[in-house]
Amino acid sequence: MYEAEIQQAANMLLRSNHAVALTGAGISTPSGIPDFRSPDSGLWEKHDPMAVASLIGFRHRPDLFYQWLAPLAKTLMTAQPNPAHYALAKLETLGILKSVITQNIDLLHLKAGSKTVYEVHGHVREATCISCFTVYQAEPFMKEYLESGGTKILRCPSCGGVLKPNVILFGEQLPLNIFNAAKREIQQCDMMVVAGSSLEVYPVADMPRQARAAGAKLILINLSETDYDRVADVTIHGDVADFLPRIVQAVEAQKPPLEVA
Ligand code: CNA
Repeated sequence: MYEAEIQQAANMLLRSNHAVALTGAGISTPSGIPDFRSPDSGLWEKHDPMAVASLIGFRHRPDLFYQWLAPLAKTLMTAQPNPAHYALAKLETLGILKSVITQNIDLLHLKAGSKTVYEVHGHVREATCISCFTVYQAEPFMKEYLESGGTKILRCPSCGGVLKPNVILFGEQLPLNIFNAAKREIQQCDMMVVAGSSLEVYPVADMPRQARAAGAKLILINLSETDYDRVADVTIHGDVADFLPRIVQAVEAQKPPLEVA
């Protein structure tokens, strides 16, 4: 299925000069990390997102946030990249993909070997004290937190303030320097590959429109429908861990090998 679309996507990538990928939670579901909006993902079943994962909610009830986060944090600690992450890393090695703009906080693109990654919704590498603003590596705090089953709030060793993971919550501003760098990529790009995003969360959801306005072609791979399906040059409804490697294989089959100096 989708053989013609795979070939067309590969041809478009080979003709492009500046391709970028825009990824969402769907690229990490094959790594075992649930997304937000797929039915039965479980992340929102027992919780109101605006209550637990918003900046206001966090400031009022960090205990609820840390309880909600515990099962997800456990999965994030052990998750490994899947063939979709590796396919994008390969496309960068081939000199075709210039960068990955990701909404994911899970670090899996970097673990897969992608070099230029814009984490526009933050990441779980670090946490910041909301009282004294000291930034800490998150990892050393995780063992005790996970052992508590999410009942323990992470606190600043220096001032005792609450630590907030460096992930962007609802109602929080995106990291401006990263977001602006991603926007510069979009203004330059002539090809955007969107993989595993519902394209419902703004401002990122506007990026494919901005890329098209800058003259870029659009390849869309997602399990469910999105508002961009009809305007994309290639739309594939399927698993990114299946289709991205197949597109990259088709690229490699046509691309002459890089010259070794
Ligand atoms: P989303 O709104 O949950 O949408 C995910 C989309 O991916 C859905 O449309 C699914 O149909 C689709 N999908 C799921 N699995 C696959 C698959 N294997 N192949 C192809 N498509 C698939 O997630 P978005 O990223 O669009 O929304 C942005 C939110 C989700 C951001 O704030 C993220 O930080 C947040 N999030 C991130 C992670 C993570 O870091 N892995 C996990 C959960 C949520």
